[in-house]
Amino acid sequence: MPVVPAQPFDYSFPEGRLALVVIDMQRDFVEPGGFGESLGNDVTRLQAIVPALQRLVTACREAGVPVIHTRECHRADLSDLPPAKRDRGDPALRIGDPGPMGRILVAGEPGAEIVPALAPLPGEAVIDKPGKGAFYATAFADALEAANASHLLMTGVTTEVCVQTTMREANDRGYECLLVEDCTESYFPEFKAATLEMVRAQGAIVGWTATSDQVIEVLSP
Ligand code: TIU
Repeated sequence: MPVVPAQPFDYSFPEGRLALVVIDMQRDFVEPGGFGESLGNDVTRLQAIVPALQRLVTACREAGVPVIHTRECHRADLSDLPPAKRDRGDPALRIGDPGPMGRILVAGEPGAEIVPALAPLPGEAVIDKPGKGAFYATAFADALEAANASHLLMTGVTTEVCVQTTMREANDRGYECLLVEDCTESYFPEFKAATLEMVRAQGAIVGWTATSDQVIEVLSP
């Protein structure tokens, strides 16, 4: 079995059972004018992981590791957007409002698309999700089953919101998850650092962490 030198200890996975999960690498989170910036965040932090994630995605494709993408977005009629989500806080633009990249976090709008550098290939699963976690009200579980996955590489944004929520949900469902340190980012560096520490604490209570170099090293083409 391939072994990644990870924290808090080595991470191994059976050949053919690994999948790469890329969470919400959408223009709305990564580019100016979208949802992330409307919440008052500096989106340049998130842009910085695109090259490393692009390298990992390419390595996975070359190694035959299935790539599964998610997008946080809502139906045009917002029927899947509870008031508890729409009305939270005091953002400059609310979900569904028109912005420079179309309606904020609405499926089919330019802002909801995945950034071009990480565009899904034909045949790769793309899961639209109304929540922060990828399992709620989606076919994500079916996509993991179709990929025959038991072990998941977790990447994307933001570390402590959609990535961590999905990683915890996957852990509870029996998946062995590794969070790729330089392929995830938060608007808050201290939240990213805390998330990395908390998932691997207590003997990998939620999972492992490692760098993309450490992962790519063991992926055989
Ligand atoms: N994808 C995701 O993490 N959604 C968020 O709303 N994240 C924030 O950090 N706001």
